[in-house]
Amino acid sequence: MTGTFTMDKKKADRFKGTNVLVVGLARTGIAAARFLSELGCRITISERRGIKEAEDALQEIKDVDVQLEFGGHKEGTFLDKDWILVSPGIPMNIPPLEKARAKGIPVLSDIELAFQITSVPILAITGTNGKTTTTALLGEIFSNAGKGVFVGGNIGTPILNAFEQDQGFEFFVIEVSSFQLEGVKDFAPHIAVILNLTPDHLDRYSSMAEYQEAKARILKAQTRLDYAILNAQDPWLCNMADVGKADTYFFDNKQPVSRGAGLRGGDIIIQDRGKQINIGPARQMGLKGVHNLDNMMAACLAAYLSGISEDVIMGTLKDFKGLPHRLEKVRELNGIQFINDSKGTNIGAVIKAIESIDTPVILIAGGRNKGGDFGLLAQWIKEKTKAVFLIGEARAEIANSLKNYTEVNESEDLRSAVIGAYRKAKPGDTVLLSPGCASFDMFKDYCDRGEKFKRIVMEIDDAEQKKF
Ligand code: UMA
Repeated sequence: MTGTFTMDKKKADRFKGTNVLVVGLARTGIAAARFLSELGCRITISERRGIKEAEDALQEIKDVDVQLEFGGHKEGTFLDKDWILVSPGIPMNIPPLEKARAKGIPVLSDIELAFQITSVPILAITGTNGKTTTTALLGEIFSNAGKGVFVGGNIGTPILNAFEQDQGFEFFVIEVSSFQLEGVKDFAPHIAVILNLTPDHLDRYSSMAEYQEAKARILKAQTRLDYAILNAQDPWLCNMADVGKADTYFFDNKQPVSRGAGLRGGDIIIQDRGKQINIGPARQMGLKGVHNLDNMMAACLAAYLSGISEDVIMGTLKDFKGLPHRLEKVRELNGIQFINDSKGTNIGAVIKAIESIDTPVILIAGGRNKGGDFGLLAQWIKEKTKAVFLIGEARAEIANSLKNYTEVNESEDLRSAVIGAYRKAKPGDTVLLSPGCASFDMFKDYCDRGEKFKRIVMEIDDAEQKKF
């Protein structure tokens, strides 16, 4: 670490003593309450859940001096504050937030607050899919280069945690979501990456254009001294180079790029103003699959633009094997592979998962649909899947969309889906959990769903094997 501070005290001073409302008391709200109290703010928290349901969260802020409002959001609580910090899961259009904004009260997300109080460069990664893997990989590159890096954001550790017991971070590498980007104004990451854009969260956005608009906010306030990294193969992103003023680089998983990262003869190449760096053969890298090529190229470029040496970039790419719940191989049993892609919560992710598997697939999908159109899977379902096992709230709706393309089964729970898929599979097939839906109707979150899937798969016992 540098011996300097993550927080720029001069910048943070203007928040001292302000009267702030924190909306939502989960990960973001807890981190915000703790940090804002250190900063000397007067804090009120407004939370939809009742006090009993929020007991665990309350424990985490038991030493913090706050006013509490549980069981809903009262308009008056929102209208007498200097500013509001909103958790990403809370839609911006709930009436008290709309009224506060109409009154001119600033409504910020945690990433905007972090940006306003630090001078440390922020590298921010967004996109529909791959952002968690890319963030973790880039964080690992920085860490292997000996840099003091804070890795967090939508990946699970709120950005405001970086300011607690200030460790003097030199870089932020953060995953940012469209929800967090809705609450930004001046947020200008030194490097902004947008990996891809496919339909998601259409239960929160009225159209794909509105979702794109939220994502584009990562670029809007960037200056000429900043960098944007975009996917040349993504039709939604090609026209986004002009959104802000940043110096734009592209990555392309099919061909070389004159200014950016591309592929030549199977090697990942960075080209920039006459310079050419060969990062090495894609097949020797730890992450596999075309979508991971995108993630690796984006991370390489961001690291290169930050001055990290090619040796460290190459070494990390070779060693980095990916994260749990993203195309994670669980087990091979009687020649049948089981893959956990519980993080695949939208249609684009399911397509990428199916594409990355060379064998016939038995797909387990379903859960709470976020407005995804499963009909878009038709081509992949027809060509690659032998059967689909569906779980959760959306199972009947998904069955309806897919029944003309493959054998469709509705299962009571995850266990019966796994057993059903295993019985259906033959040696050489793959059983893939890639739900294309949120998990909250049956599980705590996608990690809980993935862990339960892995446990069930590991428990397939002898009796079950004999039936096979
Ligand atoms: N709540 C209200 N009023 C409402 C709605 C919710 O008070 O009208 C309360 C809930 O009762 C709950 C709290 O708000 O207590 C939830 O806030 P939150 O959903 O923002 O949850 P956090 O734990 O703060 O997690 C958030 C991100 N969650 C979402 O964006 C939905 C986490 O991303 C992120 O890791 C975390 O901040 C730290 O930055 C998760 C996610 O699902 C992984 N992200 C989406 C995705 O990746 O697709 C965007």
